[in-house]
Amino acid sequence: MANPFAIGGGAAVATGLVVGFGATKLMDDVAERHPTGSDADKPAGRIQWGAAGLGFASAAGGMVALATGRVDLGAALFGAGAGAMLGSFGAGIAFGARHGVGVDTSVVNVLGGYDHNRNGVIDMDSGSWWREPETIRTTTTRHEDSDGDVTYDTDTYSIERLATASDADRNWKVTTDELRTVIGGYDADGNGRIQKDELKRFEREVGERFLG
Ligand SMILES: [Ca+2]
Ligand SMILES: [Ca+2]
Repeated sequence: MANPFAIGGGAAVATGLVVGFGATKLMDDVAERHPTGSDADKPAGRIQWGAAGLGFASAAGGMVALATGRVDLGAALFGAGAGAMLGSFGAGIAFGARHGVGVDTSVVNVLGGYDHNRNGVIDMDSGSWWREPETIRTTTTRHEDSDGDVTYDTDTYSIERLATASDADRNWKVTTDELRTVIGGYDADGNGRIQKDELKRFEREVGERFLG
């Protein structure tokens, strides 16, 4: 009998490479069809998340097979799923490195991550001391160890630099127009996308910061 770890590992590498390169190729084609503005970002994102979803489904199928004693099949499916998820993640990074992000997409992403009360504005002053301002976002991951003890891990991110730079009229509210003005200012060649050196400068000067 073959070693299930070898089967799983082999499947992970093979699928990771196929999915990673395949998704990258599809996403590059999308970028080629929409070289300017934000039109490429949504379809490229769908390709990436579609590949990740297939990977997740395969890994879940692998867990079921493992739980029912079909070790080789389970290892292969689980490995393939993990590989596909890693491959899709890599494809997303490659897309960002090669094609950057659209100015409008970036505005949408900032609001999606930080406009917690969904009023279309980043409220830098929450109006109350017990509530965090909308320049902060947190993600919480749940961990369960083998004893069943559950711990939570909270990561905090801040977009304060971009918000401060964008709030032109200093009313502690950042509108989409204010965001677009500042983010668009990093689009040096005016093609509607923040790419390569533009993106590096953007990240360095006003990009989201990980606070811990
Ligand atoms: Ca808001
Ligand atoms: Ca540009």
